[in-house]
Amino acid sequence: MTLRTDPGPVALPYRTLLLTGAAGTLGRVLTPALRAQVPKLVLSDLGPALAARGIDGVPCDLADAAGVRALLQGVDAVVHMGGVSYEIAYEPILQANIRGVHNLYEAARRAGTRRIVFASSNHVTGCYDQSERISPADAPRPDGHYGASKLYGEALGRLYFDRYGIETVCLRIGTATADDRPPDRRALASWLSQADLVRLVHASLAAPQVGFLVAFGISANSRRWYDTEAAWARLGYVPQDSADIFAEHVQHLAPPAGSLAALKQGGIFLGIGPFDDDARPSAGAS
Ligand code: NAI
Ligand code: 15L
Repeated sequence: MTLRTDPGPVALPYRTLLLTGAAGTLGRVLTPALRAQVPKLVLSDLGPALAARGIDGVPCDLADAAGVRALLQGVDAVVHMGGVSYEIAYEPILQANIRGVHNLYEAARRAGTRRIVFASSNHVTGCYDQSERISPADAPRPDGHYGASKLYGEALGRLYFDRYGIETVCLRIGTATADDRPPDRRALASWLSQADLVRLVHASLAAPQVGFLVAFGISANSRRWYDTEAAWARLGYVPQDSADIFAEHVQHLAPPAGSLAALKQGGIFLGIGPFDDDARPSAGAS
């Protein structure tokens, strides 16, 4: 039986590919597809996360510069999924996403890595209203520490291409879930199916001479907020799925009308924080 997420027989032009965040939701979706496309796929994540999932990978904390340098040895390309994936206080985001992405690019520069596909996020632009349509050329408007950390990763991608020629595709992923369904009304705009995720990552690795590119990562949702077709065309990504078919099931699942979570593209992330200390969020702002 052919897996629904199988991108086809096109092999990727890399000998060794590294997948960070391999034990996470999206890492586990991507692993079988990527394994079929390269001679060597290196999986990495935090040690306990690998152990919990029974994954045979290289344990590495992205905040550990020496560990990341060792991890990148001999790596031609990286799919960088690892890091904190939600809004929380600054300190853990600083370690995993800011130090972590810096360590990754520095290690990639030393190792001669050619391309990084960076899991950025829709939360880089989460403060735009849901009534607006935006493109990758519009100014970033992060909705929290998490979105700002992804913007920092995008800035490093730009820097390391301009200075050192390492190519980066920043994928501002919308909403991709373990059960492969849009969870609520907002996701009718932001949903990315697992099969389209595989297609998008594969295209981002395979496209010739991308230089530095930012693309939103969603399926062919008619309610989308993003004009991102030019970037998709550069990559050769053509989404095959759409959240539209789930509309009647999730239309009613929405935050209270008039709340920031209902108004802004970042949704419920707008209701998290501010943080009075490094441990606990204060009452939501919505
Ligand atoms: P996830 O939270 O399931 O996976 C992230 C993985 O990173 C985890 O396995 C975790 O152990 C690992 N990690 C965390 N801190 C680390 C550190 N210091 N060193 C090494 N590894 C560390 O997240 P998911 O959903 O798989 O997302 C993958 C990536 O895509 C994340 O970077 C996330 O920010 C991004 N993204 C995901 C979206 C989604 O809808 N799932 C939407 C937008 C962006
Ligand atoms: C993200 O960036 C998160 O990693 C993911 O868990 C979802 O919350 C997603 O954005 C979203 O906005 O739906």
